[in-house]
Amino acid sequence: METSDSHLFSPRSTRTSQLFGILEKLHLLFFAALVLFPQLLLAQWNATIGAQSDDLGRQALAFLPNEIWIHAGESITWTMATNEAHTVTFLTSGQIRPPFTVECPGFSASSATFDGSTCATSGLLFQGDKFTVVFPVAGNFKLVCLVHSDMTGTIHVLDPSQSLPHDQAFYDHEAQRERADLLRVEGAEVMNHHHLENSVAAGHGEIVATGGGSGSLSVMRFSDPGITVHTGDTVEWTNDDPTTSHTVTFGPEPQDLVDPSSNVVVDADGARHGVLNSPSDAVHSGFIQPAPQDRTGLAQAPSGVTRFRVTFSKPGIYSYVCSLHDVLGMKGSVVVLP
Ligand SMILES: [Cu+2]
Repeated sequence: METSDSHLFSPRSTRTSQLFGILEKLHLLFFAALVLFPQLLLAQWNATIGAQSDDLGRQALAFLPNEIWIHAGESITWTMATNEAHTVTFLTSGQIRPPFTVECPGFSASSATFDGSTCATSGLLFQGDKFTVVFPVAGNFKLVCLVHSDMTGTIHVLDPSQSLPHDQAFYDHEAQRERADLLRVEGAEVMNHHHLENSVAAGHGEIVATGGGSGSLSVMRFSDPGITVHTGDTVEWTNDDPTTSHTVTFGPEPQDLVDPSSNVVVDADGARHGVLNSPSDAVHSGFIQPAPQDRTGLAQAPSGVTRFRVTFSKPGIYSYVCSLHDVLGMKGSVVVLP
């Protein structure tokens, strides 16, 4: 073995100078290529996910900006700006949208490549997280968040021979403009405009569109978080948000947040209804949410369950939370007087 291998190695000095020679040629070739094909200087683009008010109550559920033109071979890095979680997801054309817990399936840790043939997604991203996607081939690709159904965008990947309409400074400015637009949408201050006795808005929201897709402003608050009623009264919570689910949860949060607790009945008008006899009793609304958007060619979805009622049979202070958004401060209490 020793004899047969030894002839493969030239003296060290010869090898080093050969190596330098090759590197020098590659170096020259690289610069020649850059002069002839400037698009080889691949740009790295940046965008933001979400925006929020200082008290976390107003959440812009949006890609900022939500429409970007890049060259094939380039990448975009998204940075998370909110406490509310999001995903960066590219499904394939016609793919059934999976739940975010299943991913698309499978997910990438910090970066992915998407060419339209296989889905690519991040896991749940939280404030400060970054996720990079490389786009090797031209095409127009829809960007979605698996957590929020009206949070979409479009990435136009052009052949390097085409010129790009905008630079990074434009997108930074556009992100700021869209952020300001969303956070300015009237929220908590209009949540009581249809104020009925013993009624509380459980969230309020509006969907805002651009040419690239849509986003929403969701107010993660109860409109009257310290309502006072009398023994025997019934309080009604209504979710006014067109896209975001909420819950009204008294007592410990159950394992299953989607379905109501077993002590909840359904009223004749479809609203869910519970009775509490003591501030230590538990009742959970399940998701109260609007119906999803209907689409031609798909089975019609039933109306949403947007209301939850609780009748209070004993005086006391009853605390509750939205079990989806309590970390953002979505909490309230009902003061029941004799
Ligand atoms: Cu909520």
